[in-house]
Amino acid sequence: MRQSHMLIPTLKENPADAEIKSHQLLVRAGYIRQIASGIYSFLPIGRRVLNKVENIVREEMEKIGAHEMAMPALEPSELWKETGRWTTFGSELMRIHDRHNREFALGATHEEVITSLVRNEVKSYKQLPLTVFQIQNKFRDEARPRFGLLRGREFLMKDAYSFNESYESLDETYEKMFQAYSNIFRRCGLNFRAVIADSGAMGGKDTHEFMVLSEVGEDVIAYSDTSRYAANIEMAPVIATYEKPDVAVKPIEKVETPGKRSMQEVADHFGHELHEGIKAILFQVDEKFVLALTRGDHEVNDVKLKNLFDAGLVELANEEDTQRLLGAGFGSLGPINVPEEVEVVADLAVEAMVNITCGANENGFHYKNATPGEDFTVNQYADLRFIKEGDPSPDGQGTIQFARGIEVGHVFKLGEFYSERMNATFLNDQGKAKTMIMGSYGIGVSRTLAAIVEQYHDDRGITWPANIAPYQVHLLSMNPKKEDQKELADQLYENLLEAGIDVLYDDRKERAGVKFADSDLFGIPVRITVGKRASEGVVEVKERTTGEQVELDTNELVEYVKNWYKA
Ligand code: 9G3
Repeated sequence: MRQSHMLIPTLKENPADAEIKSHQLLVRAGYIRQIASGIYSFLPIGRRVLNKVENIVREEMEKIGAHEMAMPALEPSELWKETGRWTTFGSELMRIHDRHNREFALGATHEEVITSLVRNEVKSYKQLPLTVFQIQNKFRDEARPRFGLLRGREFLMKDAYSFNESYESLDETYEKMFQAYSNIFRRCGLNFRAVIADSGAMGGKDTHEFMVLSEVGEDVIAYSDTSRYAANIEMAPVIATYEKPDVAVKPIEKVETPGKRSMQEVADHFGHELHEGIKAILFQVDEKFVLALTRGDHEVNDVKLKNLFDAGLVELANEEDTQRLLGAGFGSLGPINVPEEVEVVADLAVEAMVNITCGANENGFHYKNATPGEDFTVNQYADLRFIKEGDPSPDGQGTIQFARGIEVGHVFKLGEFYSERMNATFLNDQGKAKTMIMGSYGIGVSRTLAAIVEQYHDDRGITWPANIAPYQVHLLSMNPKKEDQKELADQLYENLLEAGIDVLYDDRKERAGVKFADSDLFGIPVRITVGKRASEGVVEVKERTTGEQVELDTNELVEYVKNWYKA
């Protein structure tokens, strides 16, 4: 393609609203342009890289027997009312009315649409398992769109849905999807982890998020430094064990601690470390109250507390309930003199503590030398704390590190959440009507593209992995006014095209400096420059990522480029 005919508007400066590298570079290099907050156009070279990512996704989906289709972006509200999601999703779901004043959702996701199609067309177990996918723009009215393509309001998603006759069959489909996702993100050159995630609002059970490790990621993941283990911070179990210190149990003592409230203030007052104190936090768990104890240097994980009680609601008790139930305010709470109605649970680390400090449930007083089992009762011990860096990895291999991650994929076992509400049934091999078992599998395609730029750039621009770049070669003629240079560059352009190489030809009447700067921004892996030595039939070839360059005879060029891409 000749640049003189193309729309690739580059910018010298970062746009004011672009805070992260992928947003800055995709705009500066002429890949995208914003039309409104969180809503972007993909310009021609942007569309080409999006196609590269889409095609990797498409190939891996088809390899596991998922078939591509296209669903409408206009979703009748009736379908969302069948599953109750018309109301559960608030202003994030974009809604419109047609000329008859009927309500529609702009497609945010398509569980209802695909289930309404399948329930009409699939009747027998012989038609299962069935997996379909689409690659289509989704609409979600994010409260705070930001970071360019990382959190947009209209974005490209691959969403796949599976329909299975049993949970075993769903497990098989889920495993195939899991492998396909690993292939996709590996082929995109991404450093990613499959993260054990909480099923959240999707009502399924197993679920994994595929996270690209990046400083600009919104999520924090706990991952092993030697294995592939990774989990959402709130999901990661703690397998650390604790040694009870071999010391004599001292008699408990009530001490006045005026104005000492935080764990650190109390520890300093008694002259001990944080981990020699107990942190007591009162929670409301559904209708009851629970006092959760952790070691002073640990944090209560409210998701683990919620799962322990299989509760719908877990939140901090307010000051009033705290005062009423324990007779003191935050900062003076403890497990001694706790009313029957308050259940005391403690993290496993507390069980091994001896002679520790805790609140006296009296403002301005603490106990020292309190020992669980001696001076207070714990109703149950459980893994209740957030995992920390340095903890052993739950898979027993290596140590936990924290990293920020960009969620680029999410696979869910949905079970019967949608098929039951929408009556999607099939006749099994006994002729009995059974509810279909579903899975749903998403990839943020435009978000993945941005994540690639986050991992592949330098201070001059993007450095695309070879199979993602918009073109294979960037051909520059340094001075098109010089006849010999222009002729040679035109000739090379034809030769490369004939050899089936994707070439972007910068034939513009621009200064060399402008051409080099734009070329560095675009990030095309191989650059060929026709310059001073054109008359000798010699050109310069430079690799964008490494900066390595060679001078080549033009008749070696096609061979060189072919080999470079084969390597
Ligand atoms: C909505 C809105 C936002 C949403 C959803 C629905 C997230 C919603 C979860 C999913 C689950 C899977 C199929 C592809 C893979 C992910 N944000 N989710 O359902 F109406 Cl406004 O989208 N869907």
